[in-house]
Amino acid sequence: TLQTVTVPATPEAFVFDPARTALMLIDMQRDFIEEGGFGQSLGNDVRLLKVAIAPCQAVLAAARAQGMLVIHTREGHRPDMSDAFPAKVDRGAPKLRIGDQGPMGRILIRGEPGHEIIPALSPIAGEPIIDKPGKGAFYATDLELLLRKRNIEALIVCGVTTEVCVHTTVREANDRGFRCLIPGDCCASYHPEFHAVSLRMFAAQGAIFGWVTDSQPLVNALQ
Ligand code: TIU
Repeated sequence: TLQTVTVPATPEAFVFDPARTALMLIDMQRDFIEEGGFGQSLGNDVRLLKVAIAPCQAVLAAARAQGMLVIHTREGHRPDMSDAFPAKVDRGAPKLRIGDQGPMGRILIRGEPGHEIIPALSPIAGEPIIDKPGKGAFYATDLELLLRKRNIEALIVCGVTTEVCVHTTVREANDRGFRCLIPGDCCASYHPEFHAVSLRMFAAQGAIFGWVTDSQPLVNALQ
């Protein structure tokens, strides 16, 4: 097990202790990444998100090999939708709304096939899954409790979409004192321009709320 890992990153190298760092995989769910889910119901091309799968697999394997804490998140709601505000459900004019019946079950509802994490990144025993009703993984969840209990001080944040749930989670984490490293190719968006500028936003102003790298330098550093 490595004591200290140094990863080339923007705006400067990111140094972390794997024992005090968690890998977070944000919302790598069928509802966002596969045809017939929430993402497509919003009018998006889900192929744009599939590019993040292989880089996430590589980083996940390296993190598991180091015995790092791995946390998976899922965005979704209770079947009775008592945790879904109209402000979220009524947003826009999608073909299918949250809670409606789609090809992969009810959209963004816990327990439905579409809510599951894609098989390529399935959690294994001992890896916590955080079910979150919002975009950020800290809001209305016990994520912060799990991280503090393990004495975690840094996060490596992967997942979809870059400018929505990844950004919200990194901003929440930064304000709680966690340093965040984002491997850019492990994230993706339905809007490539939003993805690109989101990565720039993390690292601007001297890493105002994050450091940005890619999967390969991170995997190399974890060997
Ligand atoms: N619509 C969109 O880009 N994202 C979300 O609604 N959720 C996540 O980013 N996970």
